[in-house]
Amino acid sequence: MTSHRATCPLCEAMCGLRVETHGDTVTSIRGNPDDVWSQGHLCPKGTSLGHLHDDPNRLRIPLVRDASGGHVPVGWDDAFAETEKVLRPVIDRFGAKAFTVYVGNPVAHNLALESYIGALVGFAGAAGMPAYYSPGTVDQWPLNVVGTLLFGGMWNAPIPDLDRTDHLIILGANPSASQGSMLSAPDVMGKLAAIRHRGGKVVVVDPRRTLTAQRASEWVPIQPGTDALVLFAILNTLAEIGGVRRPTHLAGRILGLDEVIAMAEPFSPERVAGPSGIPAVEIRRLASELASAENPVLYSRIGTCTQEFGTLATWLVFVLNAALGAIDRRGGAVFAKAAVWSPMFMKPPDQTGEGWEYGRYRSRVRGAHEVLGQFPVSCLAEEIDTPGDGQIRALVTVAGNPVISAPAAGRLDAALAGLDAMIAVDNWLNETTRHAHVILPGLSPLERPHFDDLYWMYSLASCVKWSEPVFAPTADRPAEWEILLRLAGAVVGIPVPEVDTAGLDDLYTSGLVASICSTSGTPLTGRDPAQVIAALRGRGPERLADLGIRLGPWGDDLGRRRGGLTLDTVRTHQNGLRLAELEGGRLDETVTTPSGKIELVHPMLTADIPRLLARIDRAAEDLVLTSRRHLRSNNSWLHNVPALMRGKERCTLLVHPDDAARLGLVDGEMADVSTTEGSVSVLTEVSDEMKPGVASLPHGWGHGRDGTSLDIANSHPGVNSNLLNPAGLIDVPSNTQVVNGVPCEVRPNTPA
Ligand SMILES: Nc1nc2c(c(=O)[nH]1)N[C@H]1C(S)=C(S)[C@@H](COP(=O)(O)OP(=O)(O)OC[C@H]3O[C@@H](n4cnc5c(=O)[nH]c(N)nc54)[C@H](O)[C@@H]3O)O[C@H]1N2
Ligand SMILES: Nc1nc2c(c(=O)[nH]1)N[C@H]1C(S)=C(S)[C@@H](COP(=O)(O)OP(=O)(O)OC[C@H]3O[C@@H](n4cnc5c(=O)[nH]c(N)nc54)[C@H](O)[C@@H]3O)O[C@H]1N2
Ligand code: SF4
Ligand SMILES: [Mo]
Repeated sequence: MTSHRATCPLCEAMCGLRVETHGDTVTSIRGNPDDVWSQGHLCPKGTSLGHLHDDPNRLRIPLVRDASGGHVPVGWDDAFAETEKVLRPVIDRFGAKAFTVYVGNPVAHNLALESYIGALVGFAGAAGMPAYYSPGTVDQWPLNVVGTLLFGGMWNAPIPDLDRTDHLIILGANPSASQGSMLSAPDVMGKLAAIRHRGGKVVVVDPRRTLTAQRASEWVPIQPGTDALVLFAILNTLAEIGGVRRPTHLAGRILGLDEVIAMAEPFSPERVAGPSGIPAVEIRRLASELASAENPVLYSRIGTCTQEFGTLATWLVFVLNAALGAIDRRGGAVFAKAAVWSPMFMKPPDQTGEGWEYGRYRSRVRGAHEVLGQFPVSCLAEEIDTPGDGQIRALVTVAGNPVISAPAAGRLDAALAGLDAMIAVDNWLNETTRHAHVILPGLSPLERPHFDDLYWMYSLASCVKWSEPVFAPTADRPAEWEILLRLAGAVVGIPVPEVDTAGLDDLYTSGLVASICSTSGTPLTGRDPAQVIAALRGRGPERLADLGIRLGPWGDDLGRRRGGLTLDTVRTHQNGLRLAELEGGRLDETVTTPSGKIELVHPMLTADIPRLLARIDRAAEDLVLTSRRHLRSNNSWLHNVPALMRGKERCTLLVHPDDAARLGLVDGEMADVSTTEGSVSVLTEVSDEMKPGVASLPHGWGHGRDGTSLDIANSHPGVNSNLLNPAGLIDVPSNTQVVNGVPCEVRPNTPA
């Protein structure tokens, strides 16, 4: 028996684990009580990592598509040769403009992929790839936009100080399922309970009475997509009742507050009550409670992002935090201090202006504007299936399952089947990868080291952790970063089997370091790249982790700060290092806007207000669809773990009893759901946890497809909710897909 410390790579909670093994089997996984960050907390997904590791369907060797369209296992040399064979003709004939990459969510939780996705996307971009795609535009893109405009960085935004607030309003987040997002906390539900125990209040604004809402002091049901209206009305009321605070710590540090207050004028509680479904008197009460709380703060997440007014809603959360004087103050919305510096925190080199530039180029088919270098992910299908110059003919997916996770999924599914070359860097033969000519699998979470950087930007304490692999990886398997380097090499003309990954790693790393040195406002600005490289240890992701730690606030600054941290020192702390608690007073060092102040007003934001105003008088929809998550699912890819699939059917359409009665729907029977995009038949679950007029369907389902190899998931297929989400439905400023508040029709499924 051996005991290992590990970190769960599945979500933003970053829980520390104790993994007991016997030989090459996991005998138990528990929370690590000594982990400086999570102190023993974990959820059922973490305990099941051993099952994930043992999953017989998890790919351990590459697959290639054979003549019949099925997949057969091959050795690595053959897989690389086949990759070259399918990719090369496209690149030679059409160049990198016919090539793109889809970067999936697990990339952010996987050190090798996270550190080297930049090599693939960067080399391909330099070679002429027009854009890459990611689920960012079905996720946090509004937060990224608001981060750049208000605070100066894509990944720069204050988080609610859960340990000290006495009045928290949560909009569009369900941490009981997600465990916190763009807000990392150990045991987030425990933190919410503690707010109530110390006499504070937690209000959840959500069309569904989630478990988070049930555990809160109060649930405020809202019509999907109307958060911005309500938030404006709260601001309007605060101004009216003298609830706007102008504390000295923010004096001269926030620009535009009075302007936004003036913009709130048309949004009185009485006017927004109808569309939002929240009575004016309730909106006024929400405002006056915020005004009288000692430490009020608002937090919002995906339900306020992936909706019609995602950018405005996300913006107004920060505007309200500013109006309450809560920003940069204990108990309010504070800037976390990430212990690790990441190149993601710097402005990308193609952002040349002083402020951030938007709409610099447009997509070929739809003419969509780029936002932070991406088009709406729903553009991918049309860019593949529309002939013409620039048509995408070769795709690499990296840890992504867009056939399930991306909107207008039916068209994308069909489009992928028509690609000249598709390579999937993925661990399963699933709904997306079944289209790939070659699947190149990575290591299991227990076979690789784990190290987080990005999420510490949103965490309740400053920690750093390095976790060694639990099992040594099988010899002769390339690490995922080496796979990405081979693909990067291919795009710039080096045959895949011939890529010298060590040499290309040096080239990539020195290029990255040079760009950090030549960009203003980074920890390396003006330094000599050669000296920096010489100071770093190791190679591959470890070298980049060493860089991040040493450039972080507690790092040794590459030898200049004696006694500072390096990867080597972090490694000696098996339970992690806890370096600081969340504090206010960090605004001046964090905010990197052109003025150095929080800039609340920007034309990108205000230009969208007329669209919001027009929403007020729009006729009400009969029924709209929303999304949800479950604690035991993780987007589309944990449904093959038996331990996580026990219990009742999860892929159900939740509808309120009034709607069920009106539409003739019966609990436990099938219903047909249709939108302008498509239709599905799904099991109905009648529950008063829904606001009347709103239905909820989880995403991540729709297994059981031919050509996949997912024994467990395929026996609980569920339906793909993204067959219902129309491509054109986006939050305009940020390009974000609307998956909440989609007009739909539901009728009983009566077999013909
Ligand atoms: N167990 C588990 N954990 C996960 C994931 C998972 O799939 N499973 N996914 C991870 C990922 S990738 C992400 S991005 C995060 C997301 O983390 P969260 O943002 O917490 O996501 P959800 O649990 O989907 O909660 C969104 C809530 O928004 C509500 N909502 C829908 N429309 C509206 C609206 O218009 N207004 C308001 N106010 N609310 C609305 C929904 O009813 C739902 O309760 O979770 C991460 N963690
Ligand atoms: N309707 C609707 N759609 C949504 C959402 C929603 O709320 N509603 N949420 C959106 C959000 S927030 C997100 S983040 C996306 C997720 O969208 P995606 O990132 O496209 O999808 P995932 O389901 O996370 O798929 C992850 C893929 O990574 C593979 N994988 C898992 N571990 C590894 C690994 O270690 N290495 C490699 N190489 N591959 C691995 C899995 O097999 C799977 O194919 O979905 C989005 N789609
Ligand atoms: S909450 Fe669960 S899935 Fe998230 S890191 Fe912790 S154990 Fe893993
Ligand atoms: Mo996400």
